[in-house]
Amino acid sequence: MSRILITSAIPYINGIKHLGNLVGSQLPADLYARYMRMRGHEVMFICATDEHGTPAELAAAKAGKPVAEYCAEMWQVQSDLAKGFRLSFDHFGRSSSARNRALTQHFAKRLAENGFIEEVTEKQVFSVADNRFLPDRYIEGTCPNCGYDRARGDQCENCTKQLDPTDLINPRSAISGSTELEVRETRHLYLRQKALKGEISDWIDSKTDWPVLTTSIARKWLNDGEGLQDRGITRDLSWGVPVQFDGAPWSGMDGKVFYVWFDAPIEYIAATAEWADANGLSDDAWQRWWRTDRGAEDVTYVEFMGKDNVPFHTLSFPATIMGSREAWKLVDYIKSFNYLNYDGGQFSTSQGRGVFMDQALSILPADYWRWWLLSHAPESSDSEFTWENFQASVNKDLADVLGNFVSRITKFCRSKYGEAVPEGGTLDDRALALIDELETRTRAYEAHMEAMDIRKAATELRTIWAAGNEYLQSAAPWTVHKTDPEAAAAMVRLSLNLVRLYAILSEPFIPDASAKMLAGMKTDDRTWPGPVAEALTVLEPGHAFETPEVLFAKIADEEREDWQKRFAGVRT
Ligand code: B3M
Ligand code: ZN
Repeated sequence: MSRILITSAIPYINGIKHLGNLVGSQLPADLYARYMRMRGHEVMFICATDEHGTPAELAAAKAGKPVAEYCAEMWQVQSDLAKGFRLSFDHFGRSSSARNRALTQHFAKRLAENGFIEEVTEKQVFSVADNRFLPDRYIEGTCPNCGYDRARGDQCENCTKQLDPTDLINPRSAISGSTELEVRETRHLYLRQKALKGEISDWIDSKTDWPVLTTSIARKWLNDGEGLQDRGITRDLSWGVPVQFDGAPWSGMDGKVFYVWFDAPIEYIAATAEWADANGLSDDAWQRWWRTDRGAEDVTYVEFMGKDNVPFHTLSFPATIMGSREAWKLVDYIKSFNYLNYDGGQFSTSQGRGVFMDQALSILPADYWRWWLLSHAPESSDSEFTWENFQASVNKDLADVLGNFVSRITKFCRSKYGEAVPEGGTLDDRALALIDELETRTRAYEAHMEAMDIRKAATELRTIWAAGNEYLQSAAPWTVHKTDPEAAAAMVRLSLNLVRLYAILSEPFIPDASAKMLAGMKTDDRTWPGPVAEALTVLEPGHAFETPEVLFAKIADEEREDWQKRFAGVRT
C-alpha cells in the first residue's frame, strides 16, 4: 500500500465552471483518486476555490456584495456542484483561509531570508476615481493599430495586437469608466526565479516519465527567448493575503497583497491543513503528506491541470518550494490536459458559451457526464463536445451495452430461477474463453489507470462491458434453459458475478451506477479483482439479489435537439 497525494487545479471563485474546466482537472483527478482508493492505497485528494485577485473583486462588485460574502457564497455553490458530480475530495478548501494566509506569508518570509526576493519600483496606471492601481487588462481605450474602441491595456481583442496600457488612445478605467488616470510609482516584491533556474531546469530534466505536454511547456518557458524571468508576486489590491512579515507590515508594502498566483498553489498545502483542522487532527496529520522531514518522503504527489496552468506548476510553485530551503514535498507527476471545445467553437465563461456544471446536472445525472467527459478527455489533443456524440456514447456504451447487460441477466434469472444466484452446471468453453479475455483486459485496464491514460482506460472498460454482452448474446441461456437448465444456470451465475465485477471496475468512472449495481447484487464486497476467475465466484449459489432499476435511460432525439437549442446561445 502506498500513499498518494492528489491535487486538482483550484477553480477560480468567480462563477460556475463549464464542462471544459471540469474535464481539465477536477474530474480526471477524481477518477485517479477513486481508482487508487479502490486499489487499497491511502489517498489524500485536495481541491479548493481560488478566491483572490481582481476578477474575484469585480465579480463581487457586480453582484453587489462584499467580496468576502460573495466568496463564501460561491464556495458553497461550487462545493455543492462538486458533490453533485461526485468529486470525492478529502477536502475542498478556500484560498482565503487563515491557513493559507499564514503559509503564504511564511513562504514569502523564507524566500526573503534566502535572498530570493527583490524589491522593484515600477510605474503603474492609477485610477483616481477608483482609488486603485489598475492591472493592464482593466484599462480600456482605442487601439492604435485598428481603431477598435474597446481594446484592453494588455491586448486588442479585435486585431490581437499586444499592447501596453500607455499605447491606448483615450484610456479609461474598465471598472468605472473614469478617464482620470495617472502613472504613479509603486513598489513590488519580485521572486528571483532566474536565480533558481539551474535547479528548476535540472529538476525538470530528471522527470523523464512526464507527459510531453507538461515538459514541453515547462522547457519553453525555461529556455525560449529570454528564458525564465523574475516575477512580481505582489499587487496593489485590497483583497488577498496581506504582505506581512511575522504579522507586522513589510516595510514599504503597506496595503498590498500577494499576487493570486503566488498564494493559489500554496493553498494545496493549506487546504490539507484545513482538512486536518476540520477533522480535529493535529499538524502531524497534514504534515505527513507535505513535509519530507515529517513522513512525506514516501508520498507520491500527483497534480492535475489544464495546459494553461502548467507554467505555474512546473516553474513558479517549484521555485517557491525550492527557494524556501525547507523540506516541502515537490510534485512527482503532472498530468495536464488540452482543451475541450464546444460544438464548433470554444467553451467561454465570459461569453457564457457551452454547458456549465449546474446546467449539466439539471438535465442528466452525474454518471452520464462523467462517462462522456472522461472517455473523451482532451489528452493528446483538444477534443470537442457535440450533442450528437454525447447522445451516441450514452445510448451505446451506457444504455445498450452496460445497462442492457445488467437488466437482461437479472430479469432472466428472476423469471427462471428467482432472485438468487442459481446452482448447478459447469462453465463451458465459451465461458472459459470469456474469463481469459477478461483477465487480460482487466490487467490492461489497471495499467492504463496507473499510467493515467484515461481514454485508453475508458476504451478498455467499454470493451470489458461489451465482452460480457457478447458472451450473453452467444451463450443464450434463454435458449439453453429449455433443454439444459443446469448448463444455463452456470451461465447465469457467471453473468451475475460479472455484474459485481463491472460495478467494481467501473466505480472510478460511474460511481452512482456502480453503487446501484452492488446494491442490486446485495453485496458490499468491493475487493478489487485478483485473478478474474476467482472474482467471478464471489456471489455463491443461493446468494440473493434484487433486480436493479434501469441504470441508464437512452437520450431521445427530441431531447437532444431541445438541449442543443437551449445551450446554443449565450448564458444570461
Ligand atoms: N485558478 C486557474 C484555473 O482555474 C487557476 C488555477 C490555480 S491552481 C493553483 O484554471
Ligand atoms: Zn486593434
